Formats: sequence, structure tokens, C-alpha cells
Amino acid sequence: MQIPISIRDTGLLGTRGLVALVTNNGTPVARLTAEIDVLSTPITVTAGHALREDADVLSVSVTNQVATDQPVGDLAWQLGTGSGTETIGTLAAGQTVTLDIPTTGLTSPGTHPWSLNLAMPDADAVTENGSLVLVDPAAVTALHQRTITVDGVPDDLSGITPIDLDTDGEVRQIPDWGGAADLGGDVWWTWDEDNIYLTAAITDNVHAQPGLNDTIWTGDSIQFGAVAGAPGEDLTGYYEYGLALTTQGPQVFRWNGGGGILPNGPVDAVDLAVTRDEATHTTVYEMAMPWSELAPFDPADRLLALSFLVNENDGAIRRGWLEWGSGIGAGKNPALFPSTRLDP
Ligand SMILES: [Ca+2]
Ligand SMILES: [Ca+2]
Ligand SMILES: [Ca+2]
Repeated sequence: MQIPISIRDTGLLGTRGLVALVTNNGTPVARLTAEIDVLSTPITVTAGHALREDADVLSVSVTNQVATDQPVGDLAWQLGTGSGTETIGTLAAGQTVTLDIPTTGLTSPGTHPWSLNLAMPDADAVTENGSLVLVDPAAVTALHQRTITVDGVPDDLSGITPIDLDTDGEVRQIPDWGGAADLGGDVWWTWDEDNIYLTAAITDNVHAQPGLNDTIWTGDSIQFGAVAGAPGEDLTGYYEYGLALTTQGPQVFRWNGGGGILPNGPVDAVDLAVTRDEATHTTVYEMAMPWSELAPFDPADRLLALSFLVNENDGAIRRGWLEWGSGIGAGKNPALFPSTRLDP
């Protein structure tokens, strides 16, 4: 038997917890709970920078978030000096319509504002706006498709050029840095449909990790930041993670979850192995992170701003760090993350 219950409109949006008490002749017999999402509009409009056949596009999605069909008006878009209108009609329950707007004719490199206005038959228009940043393709680092086995032993990554921290990295705040034997190494970022993978072979004369969870940045560890699209397009929806070999084993910690999409704290969904070889002074990190941990990034969109650093502690204090790109160690700024592209 189903009994529909209407909820009083409190004007509050977001997730609401509901509690109902079931009584029989005044005696409580059951307590029911439910969680509901209160939306400001049944229709959402989002847009992101994507690559389609190696061409930059602004990919627009119009989604009916509710369980009933919804008529919608025309979608008017502007991108740089271009503009257009699309007729959508009616969106079925849960349906998403996508539209890829080409960037042909826009200055590259360059920043181009966009705006979207979806007319609604009986309500205010749904509007969104932002910026699309075109990056010189020569300045975009290719991440190759390669699944790895996370066991602390580097897989065969022959044919994939690593990021060589000895030449491509920048040492920060370590005035007495003793060269690559003090802190250096090679890093490979790879991917498949399910995960983004990190393989890092870090040379470091002393492994020291006094921290746990949110303090792992004070010891030898890797920190990385990532956000969908090109750097500078989204300054709040970025992710920041840490990876460390602690006294309690490998730990993954999240300091920023896409601006509130995922909670900050220890992360269980990521597979991490870290092995330390005291004979060769090498620490190997292997990580498989499901794409859901970088939501709403979709690997089919291919463009990911990605930055990382290696923290350095040789037994006393955090001396500083060695970074590829920037925007993590000295201050949080995802506009400084390097631009990367998922390649075959
Ligand atoms: Ca392996
Ligand atoms: Ca060292
Ligand atoms: Ca160290």
C-alpha cells in the first residue's frame, strides 16, 4: 500500500531530512525517515570545456531532474562573439539533451566568456555563465591510456615518457636541496575508462612521515589537485588529495572535494600502494583513483587541469616541496594547474 504525503514548502533548498511518526490510537508504532532533495528548478543547465575529435567545444547539458516530463523553451547561447539558439521542446523524465558548441574562430590561446539562457514556459529562465579558456595545444601534456596493477611494483610503462622531476619540477622552499638524490624522480599519470592512475618512483635519501590523515602534508607524501576543463575555468570546483606511506600504512586524504561535491577526509575508494626501498632510497607510489572521485569530470571530455607536488621531510621538519605545475603548495589556485589531455 502506498500513501502519498505532501511536504510543506519551507523555501529551503538542498537536502532535507524528513521524519514521520506512525501512531495507532495514540501509541507510536513506527518511525519513518527519508531524505529528499529540494530543487529550485526541475531543469538544470550546465556547461564544460571538452575535446571532440581533438577540437575544443563548450559542451552544454540540459537535464530534467524530476520524474515528470517538462516542457522547456529555447536555449540561447553566447560564446565569445558567437551566438545561437536551439529548440529543445519537451524533456522526458530524467532526460539530458547535450549540445556541443564549436570554438571555431575564437582566439587561441585566450579566455572567452559564455552565457546560456534557457527560457521556461511558466517560470523564470534558467541561466548559467562562465569562461572557456583555450590553451596552446603545445602546452597541453598528454596522459596516455594505460591500466596499471596497484601493488607497489611499477608496471611496464615503456613507451610512455614520464614527468622527470629532476628537469621538469621546481624545488620550493628547500634552500639546502641536495639534488635528485635528496628529492627527485619520475612520475607517470595514465588512465582508463574507470580510473586515473599515478605511478611515481621518488628518489629521497630519508623517508620521514610523522603525520596521519590531514597532516600527511608535513611528511614525505604526494599532493595533487585536479579540476575538469582547462586551467582558470573553474576556481572553486577543484579537488585536492594527498597520498602517503604513514606509520599506519598507505593513506589517502582529501582536502577539497570539488567545492563540496565530496566530503573532505580520509578516502577509502582509492587504491594506493606505497613501497619504500631503503637500499636504493626509492619510494614507489601506485594509485588507482575512480573517476567518481573527481566528479563531475567525465573522461570522455578529456581535458583535465592537473597539478602535483612531492612534500619533503628528512626527519626534522617539512623542508618544502618539489612541484610540477603550481597552485597547491604556496596557495590554492587551480588556475595554475597545468593543462592535460587524455590521449589514447
Ligand atoms: Ca604495479
Ligand atoms: Ca631527502
Ligand atoms: Ca624525505
